Amino acid sequence: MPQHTVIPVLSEEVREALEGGQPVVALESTILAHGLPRPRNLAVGEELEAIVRSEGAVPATVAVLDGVPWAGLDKEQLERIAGGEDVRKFGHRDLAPAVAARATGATTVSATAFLAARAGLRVFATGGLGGVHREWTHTQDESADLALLARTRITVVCAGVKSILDVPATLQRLETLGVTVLGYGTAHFPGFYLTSSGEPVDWTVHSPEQVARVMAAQDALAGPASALLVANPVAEAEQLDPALHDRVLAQALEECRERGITGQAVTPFLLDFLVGATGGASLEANLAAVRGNVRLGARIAAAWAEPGAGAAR
Ligand code: PSU
Ligand code: MN
Repeated sequence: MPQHTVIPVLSEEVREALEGGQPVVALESTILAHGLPRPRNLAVGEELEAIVRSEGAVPATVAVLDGVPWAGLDKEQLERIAGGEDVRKFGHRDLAPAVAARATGATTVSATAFLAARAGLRVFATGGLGGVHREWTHTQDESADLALLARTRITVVCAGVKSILDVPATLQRLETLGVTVLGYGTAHFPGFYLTSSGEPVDWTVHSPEQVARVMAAQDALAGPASALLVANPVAEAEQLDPALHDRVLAQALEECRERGITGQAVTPFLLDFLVGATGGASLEANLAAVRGNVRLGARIAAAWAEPGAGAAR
């Protein structure tokens, strides 16, 4: 017999903020544990939380520690996620066995969005979403992020989907799944390391208040729960050189194929290969994108926390 419902345990700070109607931003931990090189990842985790605070919101980094899902980590918990060799990568389908086995792991976009929504959080900021991989016809590799976001009411600020993916196919899947995509200050879908993927978006917004109005309209329409993607491009001055990007990405995909890397290991491998092959430039572009998303996420959370948020004005 189940004894209690496992929902994420909230840090005191996150609990108080939610109770008081203060803005809270969920942050994922896979980018820290598996998407960034150590030891820089810990500094980045701390920096992202500081950005959220500087905008007057509370950060809720999500991870699973000894089988307990958390929203809001203390310093020691964040250090464990950033430092441990034995920190696994959990998508939402991994949560039940992880809880049962008291395992420790970082949460991907799918697991973070799921847990954050369960905890009552509405805004989540990350780097680039997972999506349809370029080898999809052979591997059927499509990130679980997409299907989970198609049934979870949460606003996700991202720099598009990772450019290692098949971006047009991913956009098509998002359309099929009924996930709303807003370009933030752009009519083009961002390209993660690149300001633009070259693909158009149907809707453009220009302020956090406008995003909050779309969120309020989602609730008013009361349709099937689905996410709202706010696609926020990295500044042109901070993007990876597009020619370098295309050249090294081709090498990365080739290497991945030759080594027979599959499943959850594909994304971390490609990201890490790009860091090496660009002499660290892809890392800087990735970080610039994430910082911008986290800042915007905090501003959207603040607009959403305003009394009467989403009212036309
Ligand atoms: N964005 C980044 N770096 C990352 C990720 C996103 O800038 O490491 C992670 C996210 O956690 C995302 C995951 O959910 O990559 C996708 O992995 P997969 O393709 O195996 O679903
Ligand atoms: Mn995958």
